[in-house]
Amino acid sequence: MTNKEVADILERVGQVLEIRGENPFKARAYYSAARTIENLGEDINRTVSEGALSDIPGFGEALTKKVTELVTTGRMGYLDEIMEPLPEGILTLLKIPDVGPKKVRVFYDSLGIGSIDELEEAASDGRLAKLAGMGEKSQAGILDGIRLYRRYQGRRLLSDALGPAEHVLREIKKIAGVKRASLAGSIRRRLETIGDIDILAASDDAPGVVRAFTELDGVERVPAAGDTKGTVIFAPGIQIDLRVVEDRSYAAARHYFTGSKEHNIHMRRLAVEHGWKLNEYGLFDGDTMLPARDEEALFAHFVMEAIPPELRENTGEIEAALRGKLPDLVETKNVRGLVHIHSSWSDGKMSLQELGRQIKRRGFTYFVLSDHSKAVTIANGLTESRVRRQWEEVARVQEHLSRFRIFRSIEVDIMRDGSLDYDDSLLSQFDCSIAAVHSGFAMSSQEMTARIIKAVSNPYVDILAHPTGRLLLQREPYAVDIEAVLQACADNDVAVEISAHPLRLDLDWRYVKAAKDIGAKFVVSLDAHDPEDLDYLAFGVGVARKGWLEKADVLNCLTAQQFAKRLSDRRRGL
Ligand code: DGT
Ligand code: CA
Ligand code: CA
Repeated sequence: MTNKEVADILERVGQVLEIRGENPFKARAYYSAARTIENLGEDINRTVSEGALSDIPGFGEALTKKVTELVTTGRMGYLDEIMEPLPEGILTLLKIPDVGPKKVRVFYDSLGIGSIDELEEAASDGRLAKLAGMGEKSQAGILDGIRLYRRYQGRRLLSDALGPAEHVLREIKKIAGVKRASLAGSIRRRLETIGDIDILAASDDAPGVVRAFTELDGVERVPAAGDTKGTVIFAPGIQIDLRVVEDRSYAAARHYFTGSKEHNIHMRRLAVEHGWKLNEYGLFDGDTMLPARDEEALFAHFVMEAIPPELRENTGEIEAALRGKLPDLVETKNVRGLVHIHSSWSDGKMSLQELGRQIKRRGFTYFVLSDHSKAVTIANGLTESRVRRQWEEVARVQEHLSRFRIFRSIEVDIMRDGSLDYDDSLLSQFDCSIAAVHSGFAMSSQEMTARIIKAVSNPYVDILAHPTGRLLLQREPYAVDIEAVLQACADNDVAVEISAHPLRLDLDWRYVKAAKDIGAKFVVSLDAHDPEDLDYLAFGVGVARKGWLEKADVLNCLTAQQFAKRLSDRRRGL
């Protein structure tokens, strides 16, 4: 088991204890153990086998025993025991946004609710609103949440699927007789959410490879296994489809199973125009297979550029490839500085010094510090006097960082009326400011559009953060005329954020290309709060690539000097 899997189960124990209404200290001990294991920095299997678990602070005899059992057997008897009296589906209630263990406890104790269907019934007939701590508004919120859950059910974040996918791919490559293998489907196209994981392998012994695949460690169930394909449910609950083909079909199969379906249909039509046939077995002229060792060779038959997987959404990539006009897509290694970084001055976990060290160590040459402004009180937003104290610290930390620059920025809150949380005289003293909506989401599209356009028209706003406010699989974008907002960004030379945070990936790639076409510039930013957020950059670059962006479209591909010049030129032009 991975540390994350062990941590998830400890977290679940804590939740079950809370749902059962047991001593809150007990639940807290499990939550804290979960965090400890997740951040251990060492493989938990090793800690257990070396008998070093009990050396970890907070790990008494009982906890050590339970975690050892879990790591060595994959099960924890104690969890089964405490779940025993509860309805089986009760934990699925936690998947509804804003429903935590305490609410589940109230729902269960007062109304006997143990499943999403029962929760929906109680919310629909008004019983939920009458419970303590609830009301009409929270009841309606729960119905919305259920609707969202149903819509996205089964899909998961790219960031949650990529680790297991790459792990299983590595294992498949080790199976005897596998000549080559790769990811395919939406995960290879870097779609923001993934239905299932598709993997393709080439082998002369397809049945043997499928069998070995279904027997891999971590496979929970095998819904289907045949001679050339198999489907497994891999821990924790992700479906993986494997398809095994002969090596001569590999290129065509890789193309076919990468999709998207719409892209495939268009390519097949192109083949027909040439008098050929294209399917998952190959490209055929009559009965003759046109040889293609890899996808590049396959595209070459059509006299077109090889299309990167991220672009295969049938949004014009085939036409562009035929004209030799595909973009030279931005790459993660092109990014020179990290943007939208929170520190412990607001709700980030890292000090300025640690940020400098961590970011420099990753090979970047600058970062754009952007804590919250004062209106965001729950995130400890900075008052004007704290801003000034922060600048003093920036200067001190900066002194000890050679060939590395910290830009003084702020994530300034956009108020309901579109004004900003600081006045212009303060904003003008930052190197850069990033405007964002954090509250008052429930307004009409007209009001929200006017609000954001007013904000980006302020000359001291340089970047618009997470332009639609969505949280993938959790919260819909707010109602807004995004085209009008993007036009205003382009008109005012305000860069549009592509948040690399796996839960946001906002701006959505579907709007990125159009925004570029009207002249918008972008930053691929992190919205980092934790050390681990510093490693999410590739997810944002994936969105930029899906949006056809090149290095020149992404401002934080500039060097620190160029980035500084661009900011000061812009302000000088005011
Ligand atoms: P997902 O799993 O919902 O995130 O999306 P995909 O794109 O991975 O879809 P999936 O797993 O159903 O199928 C994998 C690929 O197989 C898909 O991207 C294209 C190809 N494919 C599936 N069904 C069809 C089809 O009916 N026609 C064509 N041309 N290709 C298909
Ligand atoms: Ca798929
Ligand atoms: Ca599939």
